[in-house]
Amino acid sequence: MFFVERFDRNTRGRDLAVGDVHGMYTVLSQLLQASGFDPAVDRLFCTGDLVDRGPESARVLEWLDTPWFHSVRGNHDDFAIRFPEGTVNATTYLANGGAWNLANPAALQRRISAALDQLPIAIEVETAAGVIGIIHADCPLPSWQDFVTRMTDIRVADEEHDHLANLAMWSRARLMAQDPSGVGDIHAVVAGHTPVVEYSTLGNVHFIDTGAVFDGGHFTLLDIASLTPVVPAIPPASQSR
Ligand SMILES: [Mn+2]
Repeated sequence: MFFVERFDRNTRGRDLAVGDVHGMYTVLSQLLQASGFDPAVDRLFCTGDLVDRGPESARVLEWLDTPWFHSVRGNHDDFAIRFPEGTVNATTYLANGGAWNLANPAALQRRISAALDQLPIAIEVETAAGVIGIIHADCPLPSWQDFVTRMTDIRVADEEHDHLANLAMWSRARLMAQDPSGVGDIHAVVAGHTPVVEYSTLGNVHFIDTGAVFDGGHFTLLDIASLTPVVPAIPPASQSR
């Protein structure tokens, strides 16, 4: 498993973050366009869950090949990674929106698995204000630095690596508890996974999954250098399916 990917400061353009895509690539493209996203110099970081539920999950391979698009691994990406290994129950997968992949030939399922397996559990991006951490669900330890150190320490048992990775992909504890304590040793953390009605923060943790795949939901783009949501210059015609 690939744990942490680091990115240097973007000195030429903007760095934006977006929540869970869930196969809503056309809607996301329209929002980027309306927000003046410049693929030549800007970068888009995603909290993962690139697939399942939405109509265009099959486009994930094309997006993973897009040079300005970088994502962490979500629990739905993890389903697609593990499915060819036989460690995902097909009924569970179907109930979680995996029909598109269950219908794929085995060779394509393996290609999708291998491509998504390149996604790290966490991303660190340097900005003028400090380092921003991006994770699917939550940072499972009070200190980001401790989390990264334990995840990358080969002396730590595989079981603990898996445990931390699973919490990073699945935990809803901070939002459930409305825990304002934040994450130490990092400027800010950007997380998705649990849909919020509007972009919100708890301490220095920014929740940006505004449920684009669900009725009444939408995508939020967050400028990670200023930690402010991007207001599209041209409102997208429709943000729902
Ligand atoms: Mn998720």
